[in-house]
Amino acid sequence: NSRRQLVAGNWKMNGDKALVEQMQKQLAAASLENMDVVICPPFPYFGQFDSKLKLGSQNISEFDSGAHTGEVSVAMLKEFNCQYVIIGHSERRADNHESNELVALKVAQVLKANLTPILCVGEPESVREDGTLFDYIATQLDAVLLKVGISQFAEIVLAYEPIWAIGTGKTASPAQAQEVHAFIRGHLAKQDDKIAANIVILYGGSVKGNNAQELFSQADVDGGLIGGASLNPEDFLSICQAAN
Ligand code: G2H
Repeated sequence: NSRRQLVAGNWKMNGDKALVEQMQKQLAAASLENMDVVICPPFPYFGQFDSKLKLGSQNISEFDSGAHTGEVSVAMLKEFNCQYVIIGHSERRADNHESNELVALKVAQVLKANLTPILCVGEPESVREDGTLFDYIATQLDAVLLKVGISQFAEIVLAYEPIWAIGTGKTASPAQAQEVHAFIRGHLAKQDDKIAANIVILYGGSVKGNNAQELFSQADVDGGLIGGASLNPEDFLSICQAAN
């Protein structure tokens, strides 16, 4: 497809200063000019990256500033060359009880700062089994649509991450991924054809060097959100090359 592909590495609560160095070296030596690469490290490492790499945050406060112990604001991230913010990752929805409404507030906060939200949606296995998959995904999208409106989706990147495929080694088949990506695009197209056609939709969930090519070649898959494999510079590079 003609959309510019994007691969984002979500380090989660992993990595160290040495990995920052290794990753920068590996990516600096690569020529990936036809795509965007984003690294989403834990907060303490933001200042360790040189300005050549695009950085993303794994979370953000929905507030501007003030008495919110332990939180980090969009303004702070902007001082450290952060351009993307992952919002609504299933681990935060589960571990930190982030509701669809809070996710929508955070997306609005990121948009207000002119950063790009990477909005994650995805179902648990039970939802897929009981046949309510599309309703579940639509509800996650609708909470954000209601808050920010369809026009703002021109500034959003989406990520489809089936929860049963995250860190489990169980990847969605390319056909399963494509089916949901096409549903998401169709759901947005009900409100705006052009925005739906242009929005970048990443796949996430056990993407590795050996399955990336097939996943990324699906018509509505525009790259990946990579967890485990983004911690190994060689593996991550080979995934990026599959999208380039
Ligand atoms: C899904 C993904 C990155 P992993 O969470 O966000 O992680 O590739 O380890 O399944």
